[in-house]
Amino acid sequence: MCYALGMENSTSRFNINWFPGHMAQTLKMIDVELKNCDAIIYVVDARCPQSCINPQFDDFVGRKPVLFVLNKIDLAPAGIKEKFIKSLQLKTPHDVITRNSVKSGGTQAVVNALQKLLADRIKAKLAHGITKTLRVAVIGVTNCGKSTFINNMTNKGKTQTGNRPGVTRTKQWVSITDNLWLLDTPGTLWPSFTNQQVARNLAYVGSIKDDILDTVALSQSLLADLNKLQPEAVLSRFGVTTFEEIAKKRGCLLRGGVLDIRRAAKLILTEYREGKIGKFNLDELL
Ligand SMILES: Nc1nc2c(ncn2[C@@H]2O[C@H](COP(=O)(O)OP(=O)(O)OP(=O)(O)O)[C@@H](O)[C@H]2O)c(=O)[nH]1
Ligand SMILES: [Mg+2]
Repeated sequence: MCYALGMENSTSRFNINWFPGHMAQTLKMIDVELKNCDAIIYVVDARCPQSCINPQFDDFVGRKPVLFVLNKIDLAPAGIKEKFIKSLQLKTPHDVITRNSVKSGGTQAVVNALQKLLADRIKAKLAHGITKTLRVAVIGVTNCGKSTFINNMTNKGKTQTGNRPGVTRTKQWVSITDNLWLLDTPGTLWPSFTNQQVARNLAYVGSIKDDILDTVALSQSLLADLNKLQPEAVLSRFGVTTFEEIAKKRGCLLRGGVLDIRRAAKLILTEYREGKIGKFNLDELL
């Protein structure tokens, strides 16, 4: 495993990198599997879609048409799709849709978007008398909801999911219909984050293992960033805005009235991740 964590300076900012060996293996596996795929479904977390764009995938997206899925749209602010589309520099065929994968329905919209994106390819195959089964690789950073997205398309729990990064460890082909197969892949990050705000955003949304992070520093950093984006949302949720005030207000105290900063940190991170504090576009911090 390769990671580094250390205090950058005294302002509670810290240095995050997480690229365990299985992620490098996953990149090799995707490279091989893509040869037999018609397209890519690139799942990103709608709370920070630009931060989820993995430089390690650049070569992949150049080779096949890409359907970007802004997943967890239920936790994201309005207008995020339009902002993400503006940020895209891609010249090859692609489209963007939004998705709430924990809610039923909407499967047909994904199938329609794929068919539209691959219309020429499908037409060419049919002209040669080939009824083509579409094979599509689903890729994205850890914990963005790839496996949940696939399960939601099948209405069956065919892939393993979980609210922590690194749940999927091996590739898995899943049949959605007779004519559509999706490849679930393990989430992948990149060897080092040159932009630490990207790393922080991914850590805030739970794409980087909490175990390798200083969760108190992470939570304090998150709170500072949420206060920068929408102080009124923080105030409305907690009635106060600083870490210490929130800890006190929520009764995070040890014996003798000492603040239980670990409990307060967990509380703030959990409430943010569950969408209880509000809907923020973390990409605005980049
Ligand atoms: N609110 C919300 N939660 C979601 C959505 N999609 C997935 N989740 C949750 O996000 C967490 C991660 O989902 P997974 O499907 O395991 O994510 P993954 O991308 O496959 O993760 P790895 O396999 O670790 O890379 C789970 O707790 C899901 O319930 C969504 O659209 N909205
Ligand atoms: Mg998974």
